[in-house]
Amino acid sequence: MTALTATPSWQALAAHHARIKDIHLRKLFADDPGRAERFSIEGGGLFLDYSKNRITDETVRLLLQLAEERGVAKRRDAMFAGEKINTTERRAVLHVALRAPRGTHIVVDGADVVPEIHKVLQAMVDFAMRLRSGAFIGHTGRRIRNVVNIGIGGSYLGPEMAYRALRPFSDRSMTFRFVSNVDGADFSEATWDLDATETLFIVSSKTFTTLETMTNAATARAWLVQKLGPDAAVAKHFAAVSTNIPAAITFGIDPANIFGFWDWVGGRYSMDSAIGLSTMIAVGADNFRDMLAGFHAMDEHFRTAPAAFNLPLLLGLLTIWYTNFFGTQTIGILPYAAHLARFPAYLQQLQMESNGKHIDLDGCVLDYQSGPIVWGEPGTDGQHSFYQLLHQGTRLVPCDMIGFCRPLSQQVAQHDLLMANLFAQAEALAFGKTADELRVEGCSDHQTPFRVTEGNRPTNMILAEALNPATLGSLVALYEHSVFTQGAIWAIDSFDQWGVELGKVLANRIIPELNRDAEPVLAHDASTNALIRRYRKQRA
Ligand code: G6Q
Repeated sequence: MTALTATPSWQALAAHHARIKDIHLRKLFADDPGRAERFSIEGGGLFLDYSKNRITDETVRLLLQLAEERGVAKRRDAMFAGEKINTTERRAVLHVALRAPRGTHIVVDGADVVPEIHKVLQAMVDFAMRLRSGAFIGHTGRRIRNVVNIGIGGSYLGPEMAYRALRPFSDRSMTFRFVSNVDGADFSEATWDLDATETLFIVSSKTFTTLETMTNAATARAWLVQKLGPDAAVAKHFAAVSTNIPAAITFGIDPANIFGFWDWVGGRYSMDSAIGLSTMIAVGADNFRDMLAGFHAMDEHFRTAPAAFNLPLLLGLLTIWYTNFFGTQTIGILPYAAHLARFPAYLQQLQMESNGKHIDLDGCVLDYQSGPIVWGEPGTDGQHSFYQLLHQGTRLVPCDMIGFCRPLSQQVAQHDLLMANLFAQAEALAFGKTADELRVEGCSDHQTPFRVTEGNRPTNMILAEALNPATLGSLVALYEHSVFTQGAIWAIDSFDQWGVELGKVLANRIIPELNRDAEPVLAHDASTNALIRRYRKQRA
């Protein structure tokens, strides 16, 4: 493949950027009354208005040409066909199969994976129904009312985000908690008020070897045995989700409560696999199926919609536009929905672990920027903290703003306030306020420079009718495929995560140095040695 920066469209985009980079959104809108309509599209139950971006028709044309020249559609089709596009791990990338309807055929290594997926899904449904109905009872004969998911990274962020997002759809008589951090405080806080006789732990770990998860699972077992007595209680109070079923059995989990998945599901792409077991118990099988249908609707949109009307493709290309041509470093994710409080954190992993790479698929060092830093908080809270920098800071920060037309709460009037703020912020970011406008309003000469809001700050506006299981699935798939698009343009492997390995290896070396009674011989750098000594001294 030709190096990215040498492709004709890349060169054309660079020249085009030089020509339009200073044009204000005020002018773009004033000169073009059809802009909002032309730069708005719908798909998979979502609406995207991308007109408040610093783009023209020519920008979109060139970005689409770039996607064409970089073979994004071909790579997408290879993913959907089960080809091993995760080349560094030699794996297929088939989260899209997790939501493929029964009867679809997707073949990996000669076997159709779809029937197996539906078999696990059915086992999850049976288990979730027994729990929700009270048919599944604990060691002392009491029904399970508390579910604690133990997992980290991709085995945690999705389940917690989905639970929070879909709480209004959940069984409110049950309690759901999430333990991820190896800091024992996480486990203690999650369980301090729980009755062990009514508690089920779900150990969610693709590998069943992750330090944090295995440590917390052992803590949970000790907590349970201390409260309920015999080891036999473990079988009644634990379930597991893993690709490593023998390890889960060795832990003492009843094989009937173990749910499998496959190596072609990446951790950060797994919330719709059995990793979503806690989600299904919370919201029930029908809602979980609706969520899968939402994912699938966006998959189909991404797979079949023409490029110019393809939401994930355009969203991904706009990230390329800002990252590589405007040189922006971050993207703000601003959901105007309290239920989406953990959505920015979820996207942070999805984006940054997938596209935080500096080596291309041929093993060469990139000569362009790849994945941006992703961060965010729900509106309107963010407006009272970091939006100041978005409006008047020296950096350009493109933001995705997300809203829902119908409220999830009974406070309908408050929803108008929420949405008014959402629209107002996008308007203020785009158009700002000039010195002349301020003077007309009577602003003093002294204050005017401080109060000028430059505008020309780009946003994407993503709207859905309501936040529900289907739109949540669609929203997650939108970003999965946007991340895919970016990775395809940058020619990186968006599905490995080698960068997290070194820290794990070094921690394993340090653990015995902290544990040992006798002063260890330390052979790290001077700083690390001193920190270890200080810790050992102060801990004692
Ligand atoms: C995700 C990553 C990572 C992973 C966790 C947990 O894509 O691979 O976040 O999910 O390290 O791994 P296990 O599920 O194997 O415990």
